This record gives sequence, C-alpha cells and structure tokens, in this order.
Amino acid sequence: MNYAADSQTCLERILQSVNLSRLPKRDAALFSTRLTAQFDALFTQYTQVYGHQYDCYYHLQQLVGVLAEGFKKRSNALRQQDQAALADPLWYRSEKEVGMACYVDLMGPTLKDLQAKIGYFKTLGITYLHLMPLYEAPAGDSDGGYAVSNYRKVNPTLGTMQDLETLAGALRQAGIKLVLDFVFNHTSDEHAWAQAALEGNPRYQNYYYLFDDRTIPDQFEHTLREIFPQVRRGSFTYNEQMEKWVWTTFNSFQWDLNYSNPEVFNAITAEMLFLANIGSTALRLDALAFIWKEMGTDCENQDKAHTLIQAFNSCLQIVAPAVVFKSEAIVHPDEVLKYVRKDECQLSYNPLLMALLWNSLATRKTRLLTQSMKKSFSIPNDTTWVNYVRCHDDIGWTFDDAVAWEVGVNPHDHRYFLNQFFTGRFEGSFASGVPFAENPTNGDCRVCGTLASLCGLERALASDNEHEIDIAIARIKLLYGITFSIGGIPLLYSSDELGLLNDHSYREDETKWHDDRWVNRVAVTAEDIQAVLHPPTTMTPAQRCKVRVFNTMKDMLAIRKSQPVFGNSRTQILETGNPHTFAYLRDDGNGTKLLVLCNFSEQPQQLEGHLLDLIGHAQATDLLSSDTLKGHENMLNLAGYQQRWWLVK
Ligand code: OTU
Repeated sequence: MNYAADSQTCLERILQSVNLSRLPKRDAALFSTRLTAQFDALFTQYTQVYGHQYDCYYHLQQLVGVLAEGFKKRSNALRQQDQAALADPLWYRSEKEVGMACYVDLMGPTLKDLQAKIGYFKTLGITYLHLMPLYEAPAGDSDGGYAVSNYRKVNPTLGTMQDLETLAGALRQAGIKLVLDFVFNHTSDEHAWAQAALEGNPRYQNYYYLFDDRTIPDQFEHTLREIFPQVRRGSFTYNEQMEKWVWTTFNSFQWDLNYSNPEVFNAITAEMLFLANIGSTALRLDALAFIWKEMGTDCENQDKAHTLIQAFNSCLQIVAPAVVFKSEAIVHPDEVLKYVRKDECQLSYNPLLMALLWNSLATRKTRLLTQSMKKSFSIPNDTTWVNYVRCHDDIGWTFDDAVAWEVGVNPHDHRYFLNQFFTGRFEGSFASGVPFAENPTNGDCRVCGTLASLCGLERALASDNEHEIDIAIARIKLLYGITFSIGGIPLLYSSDELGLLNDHSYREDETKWHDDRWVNRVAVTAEDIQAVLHPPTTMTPAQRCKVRVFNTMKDMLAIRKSQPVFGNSRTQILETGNPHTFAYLRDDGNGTKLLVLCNFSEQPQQLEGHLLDLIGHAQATDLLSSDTLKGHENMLNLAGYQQRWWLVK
C-alpha cells in the first residue's frame, strides 16, 4: 500500500471539513505546515491501530480538530519555546542538564511555597524539575496522585491551575524546565469519564475495559503479572454499581483506559495537549508499558503500545514540538530500549543502571553491572537516558536473567539475596530497607527505602559510628557520581540531596500504611533547606551529614556542568580486570576524554595501568580530587569506594 499518497489524500479531505479559519492567518499557515509534515507518520500510526474499524477516518478527522484546538491555545511564550527547541533539538544531551523529582506537598507544601524554593534548586544546579502528580485525585489513597480525577485541575490542597502556570513561568525565568506526569494508562474512578460509565452511559463504559463476568478476565489473568499483590490479587475489580468487572492493573480505584477505542486516544490527546500548554517541557509517560492489551500475552510492551506512543508523539510535533516524552518502562532491559527513539520517547529512565548500582553495592562486585551496561547502555544518539539512583517507587530487580547466567549468577536466588540484603535481613547488611509487594504465591518482592537508609547511614547514625558514617556517605557519593558522569540527565530524587532517612510515619496513616513506598517519600522542610544553605556553627551528627551530602552533590554537579565531555559525548563501558571496579570512558570526539574509575568495595583496589592506553598516556587530572596522573603509571589505585574522574584535554 502506498501510505504516503493515501495519507495526503486523506489529509486533503480532512482539511475540507476541519475549520482552520478560527485560527489567525499566520497560525493557520504554521499549523498546516506542521500537520502536512507530520501527517504521513500520524496517518500510518493511527491506521495501524484503528484502520480496521469502520469509523477510523471519522476519528482521525476528529483528532485533527483536537490538534487545531490545542494549537490555538498554545501561548506565544510557549510558541517561542517551540522555536528555540527546534533550533536546539538535542538540548537534553547537554552537561548543563540536571534533574530533580519532588512532591509538591513534601517540598512546598503548596505550589506557591514551592516557588520560594527556586533559589535552593538553583544552588544545587537543577535545570529540570519533575513535580510528582499534582492533579485532582480522590481524597485519601490516590496512589500518590497517580489516580487522576481531572487532568485540568490542580489538587486543591496544592493550589490552583493559575498557581501552576505562575510557577511554570517563574521556573522558566530561572532556567528550570517543568516536567509533569502524563498518567494515561488509567484514570481514577472519580474521573468524569468513569463517573459517566458508573451511571451506565455506554459511550463512557467503552472508555474502559469492563466485563460482565469472569470469563474474559480469567483468560487474561493466565498470563498477567500482578503489580500490587499486597493490596489486591489479580488485575480486575468487581464493581457493584455496574455489576461488571473493571480492568485495574494497579489499585482498584485506577481504571485502565481502553485504547482499542479511538475515541479514548483522541480524548487523552486533548488532555495531553492541555498539559503541554501549561508549560511543561517534558511529559513523563507513566506506566506506558501497559497501555495495550492482547489476549495470551502479559499485556506489557505490546507492539501497539509503541505505535500509540509514536502517534501521541506525532501529535506533539504538530502542536508543541518543544515537548519531549520520558519513558517510564520499568521492565526487562530489552523492552526498555524499544521505547527509546527520537520519534517515540526521547528520554527514558534507566532502571537497569539503577538496579545494578544497588546490586554492586550489596555484592561489592561489578561483573553483572559491566556486562549489562555493555549490552544495554547504548541508545540512539538523538535520545538520552535519565539516570537515577532512587525515586518515589520501590526498587525492582529488572536485570536480564540471561546476562546473569553468563556471569555465573542464578537470577532467582540472587533476587532473593538482594531483597534479604536491602531489607537488612541478611547478616552483615548495612541497609535498612522495607520489603514491598510481597507476592504470597511466588515469593517475589521488591525493596523500599531512602538512598541514605539503603546506603547504611541510618544504622551508622544510630550507632554513632563516625567511620561507618563516612563509609555510608562514600556509598552515596559513588552511586550518584556515576549518574552524574556516565551519560544522560542525572535525576535527583528530592531528599536524597540531604541524605534523609526512612520515614515510618506512614504506618500510622490509614490511607498509606498498606503501601510501603511511603517510607521513601520524605518531606524536605524549610529548616532542612535553611540548615544546608546556612549551616549553624554547632550541629548534631545528623545535621552534619545533611550538610556533607548536600555539599558533595552540589560540588560534583558543578564539576559536571563545567565540562562539556559530561554532555553530548560517547560512552564506552570498560573491562577493568578487577571484579570490584567499574569503569567507562567518555569521549567527545574532539580530543577531550574522561576516564571514570569506580571502586565498589570498602577495600583499596588496584587496576592495570593499560587502561591509560585509552587516554593516550597523557597527563590527566582527577576532577574530584585534583590529583594528577603522569600517564605512564603501571598501576592505578583506588581507595575504598573511591571514584575518579580522570580528565584529559
Ligand atoms: C508507576 O509505576 C508509578 O511510578 C507508580 O508510582 C504508580 O503507582 C504506577 O505507575 C501506577 O500509576 O508498577 O511499582 O513499568 O513498574 O509503571 C510501580 C511499569 C509501577 C511499572 C510502573 C509503575
């Protein structure tokens, strides 16, 4: 089939009936230029998913109307941002970019208060601020805001849409990009669409996956993974009012949207464009792996999920080309990679690196990390990783079993060990994590806990052991230092920059106690911020740690931002010959090279001097310590948990 010719004919017909005259003349011209440029792609994607439905072209026409509406509402300031982004399309590969994710209530507590924290973000060097879901959501348990009742309304406890737009503007002034969540796999059961479905409206019932009895749910469940087995078994919830089973991959109050219905795609596109038009530079695609269901599969990472995300991306290119997508696929490493494409998700979390940094910290060994990164670190050079150590969720051990076997690790037993280690059940463990989502059927489990508690700071402070405190901070520095230097946008999880410990108060809260991820959702108080920006002369050991962690992060980030080699340059993962060390080379192709060496054990380690071949035996400076290398050493030394950033210019 000749798609290009078909698509242009189709577009001509659509434009005969979609009224662009409501757009000012210049806008109409720009809109149709972009639409024409993108339409072949959009047409192909849309018809691949919906082409077999008799009314596909009707819905495609409706979609063009949605795009025109979104375009009309895009402010001049944001249109300028679009132009700037088109002129600098790879901004996200710059060494200047540093991200932070935070909850408005835990850092604000309101949007207005958050605006007063911009100075703090700037001191750290933040340029990319992801605000956790801040939309209207059910009172009580709303899965931390991931059950959205209205995408166009800010949760009243945090402020108003006006506050958010004002904040977005203030952040833009300060050179900080706003990142918002696009929670598009599901809505809350209080969303207007769900409410209409509950009232029996068949049109809105078709927005979700509803079943009259267990026949089809049972068939699906043969192959589905349970995501939150601690709160509810299976993936469906019975609704008394409708007398139907609802597909609920996550909590019972989060209803999966039915993307086999093109009307849902169009409706969600309108919501997406609304979020883009608030002024967010990136949208985090929550739970994107789950959006397409296919009987007989695990209903994750299906081909059509990719096609749909590409179609959303085509829509953005037409209306808001400054906006990029960030993939949140916490799945098998091979599947993670499939989302990372310029025309799909330009940014992606790097869950494999995250999980394996923790793995190496527990084992003091780096073979699994090195082999996995050699296999999976490389992505197209017009995309980028978002590298993180902790986030608001649990840690799942999503490494590739085949790679584990290759390095002699039994993946099943090893995951068991990691859970034991990080929950502190393993003898000799330094970590104080909490188990999460233990599956009574197969014993699977994941781990929660803050960076500092998992790195041993909680235990070290409790025993008031100076040496252990130093070691815990060295671990924190090691893990974050890798995310600052390996290539990609580092994403700090707010409270990590202060080394805050687990907060167990959620156990007393009836809306939170069943979800242990709250242990690592910790408030950053005004006092915390004051204490690190203006440290008092006398401090408790705990206060001293906050200042040390904060200054360490701040200084390392300043170094990152001062050297372009940390940005848009190649990464080569190296074999060091020493099982406790991890190394990589960054190369900008213009003579600047960075050799990063990391020691994952508390014991000093030596590395063969031949690694210096890679930097041409030139004189090198360690950006972290100012030590120098002559370039002809036979051996390279690393102290316990030391990391070197050897730079050669
Ligand atoms: C995401 O996580 C969010 O990060 C969670 O906070 C939400 O609860 C969830 O979606 C539902 O909105 O299963 O354990 O790769 O790992 O999308 C967390 C898929 C999750 C999942 C991920 C999901």
